[in-house]
Amino acid sequence: RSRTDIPAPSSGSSEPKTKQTKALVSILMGSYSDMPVLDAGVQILEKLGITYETHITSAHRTPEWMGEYVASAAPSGIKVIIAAAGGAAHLPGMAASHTYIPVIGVPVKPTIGDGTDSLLSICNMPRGIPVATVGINNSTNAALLAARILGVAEDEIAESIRDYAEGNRKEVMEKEAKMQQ
Ligand code: RP5
Repeated sequence: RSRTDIPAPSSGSSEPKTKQTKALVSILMGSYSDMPVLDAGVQILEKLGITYETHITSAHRTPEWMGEYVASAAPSGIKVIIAAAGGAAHLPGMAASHTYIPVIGVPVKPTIGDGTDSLLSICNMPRGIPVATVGINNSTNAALLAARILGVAEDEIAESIRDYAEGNRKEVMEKEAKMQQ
């Protein structure tokens, strides 16, 4: 699945917020069974108008394809990789060993166990090959972290992140106001 052609959300007008059409973020998963966990992150990227593509690149079942794809990601314009995997969750770490762009790992809760195995597999990387690791099943934060990385150099993305945070702030304050009524 590729979503490089998604329209950016408008900010009250019909003008897209960004003219970017090539994918900036690549979302990788060890198995299609990880996709439901990644949907929340996909929604964040769409909300922020960040272009992305999604791929199944198993570190175990398709190691050659995984390495080949990840090595080609940066030359094709990808700036950040989000990689999700569960159980013996080697994908984020193996992906990070095939590229120099930032890799954010999303530990997926397997059908057996609470996901701690995935979390530790992803965050306990050997020195020299970093993987930024978010909480178990937390693809929302993976997408927001990817956005923050991109936002350092892209003012429009930084602005979208501020709008998103302001929306969250308003939502909480509205709930607080209701609670105090
Ligand atoms: C990992 O094994 C995947 O990331 C997935 O979370 C887990 C189970 O995969 P399936 O057996 O559901 O394909 O590689």
